[in-house]
Amino acid sequence: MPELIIVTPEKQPGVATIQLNRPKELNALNLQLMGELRDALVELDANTNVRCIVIHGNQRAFAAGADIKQMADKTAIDMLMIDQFSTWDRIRKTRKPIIAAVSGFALGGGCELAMTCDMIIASESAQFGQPEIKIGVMPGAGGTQRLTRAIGKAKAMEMVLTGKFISAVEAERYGLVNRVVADEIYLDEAMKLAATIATMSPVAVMLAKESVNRTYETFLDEGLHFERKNFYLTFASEDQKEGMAAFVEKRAPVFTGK
Ligand code: DAK
Repeated sequence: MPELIIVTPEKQPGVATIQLNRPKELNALNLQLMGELRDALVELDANTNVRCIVIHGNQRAFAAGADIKQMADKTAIDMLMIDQFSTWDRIRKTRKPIIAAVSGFALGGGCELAMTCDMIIASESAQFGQPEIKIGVMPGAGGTQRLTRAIGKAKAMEMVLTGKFISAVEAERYGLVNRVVADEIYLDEAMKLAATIATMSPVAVMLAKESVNRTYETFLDEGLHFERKNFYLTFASEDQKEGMAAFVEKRAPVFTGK
């Protein structure tokens, strides 16, 4: 049984939900949670009663990123050997459509997870960001690639290089999310969208999803490969140690460029 997510295979006819459930840690994506998420998606993908999947967190956070406390003392080689990318790759290969219902923080790996989904419904209080730069690293789960494709180079570059967050309204204006709705109804809105998709031919839906993704998949693979090498490289720096230690110790980091 998963401990850090709540899976409801038939929340509505044809629609399954997965709730990320580490509320005290703002749903920080540790290895266990990501493993459980991967396993749940593999199972739901094989479950013929499920036609569409909704992933959500809670009002305060979709997910505030990968678990910095778990990563803080890792070396580049540790990261390489843990090979979290195989988990993310398996999630990316889910054939059924996935909707991210986002409220509160969707930061770093949380923003990347939302972008790995096929559509995003945001609540008014949702905030999106790639703040990895502030802790001495860079996005590692597709952020530099997917964000740039979604909102264009200028906006993506600013977010990735400064770590600034954007609001739900900005995210909608830039084309990152499908729509923004009131906090009270964002999950219902995602469920409604999922219910509509669930009435369609599952075969046509699967093939259509694959086809839309194909528009950039070849370039995406190359881009992800490039991003991953550079992401690992940040773990060879003293700045990564300093940046993550500073977060854990609740102080400002001092970066030295080493
Ligand atoms: N990791 C671990 N703990 C976190 C966390 C995180 N990302 N975000 C929040 N928390 C914890 C806080 O430490 C705090 O725990 P306690 O101190 O109470 O024990 C608790 O959640 C509540 O957070 P705050 O007290 O900080 O709450 P505030 O409202 O004051 O601030 C905040 C909320 C979201 C602005 C702040 O918590 C924050 O800045 N969090 C970090 C955001 C961030 O930097 N995210 C990017 C992390 S790096 C990879 C895949 C993905 C990634 C990497 C590799 N591979 C496949 C290899 C992704 C990397 C990242 O996401």
